[in-house]
Amino acid sequence: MKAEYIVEYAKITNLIREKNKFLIVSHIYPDGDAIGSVLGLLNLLLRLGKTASAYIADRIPRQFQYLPNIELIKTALDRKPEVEATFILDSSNIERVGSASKFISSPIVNIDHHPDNSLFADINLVDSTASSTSEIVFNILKYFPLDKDTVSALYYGLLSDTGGFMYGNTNKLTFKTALEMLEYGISPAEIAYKLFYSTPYDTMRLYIEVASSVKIDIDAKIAWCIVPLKIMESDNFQNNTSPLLDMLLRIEEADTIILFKEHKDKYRVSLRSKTRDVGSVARALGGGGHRGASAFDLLDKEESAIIDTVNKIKVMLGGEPWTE
Ligand SMILES: [Mn+2]
Repeated sequence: MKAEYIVEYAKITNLIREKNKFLIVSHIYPDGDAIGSVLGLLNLLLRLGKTASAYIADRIPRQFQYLPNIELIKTALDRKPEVEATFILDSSNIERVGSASKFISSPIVNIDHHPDNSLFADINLVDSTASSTSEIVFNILKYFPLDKDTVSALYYGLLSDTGGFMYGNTNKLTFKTALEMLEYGISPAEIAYKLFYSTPYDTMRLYIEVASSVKIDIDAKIAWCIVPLKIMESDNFQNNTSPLLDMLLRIEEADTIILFKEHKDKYRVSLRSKTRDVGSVARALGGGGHRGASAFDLLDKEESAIIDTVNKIKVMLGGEPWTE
């Protein structure tokens, strides 16, 4: 437990002990950390005999389906559940949870590690030095009786947000927390294989199709790629682009990756960088995220918008736009 957050830790553990009905929500486009932290907290609350439900207002990608109790995370709610407290995990603001926001009631607990978190809740435990929300959640929940499945879900979230302990957000506390998690008998190799080496064959073929159109600006060290709508909507793609981004980030000449994911009315643009701050780039373009991983929406679907955006990002990262 970090000393500077001791008040928040105490408030949250008291809330868990004293209240009985909880709702847990997280952001749309759920990633491994959103899923892992939600499942970890949900499992613990249920184990304590509490009434708890979890809601994410989006499709849950197939890669998460193997996690125990994943079916307990609802993706549709017909009415507002009666709860005594709501947890919002891994979300820098209320808008990030999409339509789940209408089911939220006070007191609200905000647990997150995004540096741009707007501290929107009654209790805010926001630590931007934490690798993941799952890491923070584990460091609260470890004072309660945890089982292997619960800890496995949290380890999955930590491993996902650090890219397998490789991204710049990996630090001493990340390894310390991981070591404490291993004490529960979880299997790091099994979780790593499920997370990183479990792309279905048909999905991998789509990644290769998309990746084969990658463009690069060698001087600016920026590579970019478009995922067309028909691939985005295909059942085999499952709107899970993390493995594709990781694949592209392996390009030696590319420090920064831009992935334009086509939706009907916009592009959702994901950024990854090995050394440059793409969090501030995304914020300048109306989005948000971390230093090394961020995203924003591009509402202009004209063909020229792609190259204009690449040029804008290039300038923001310190390079000249090229003319052609
Ligand atoms: Mn996260």
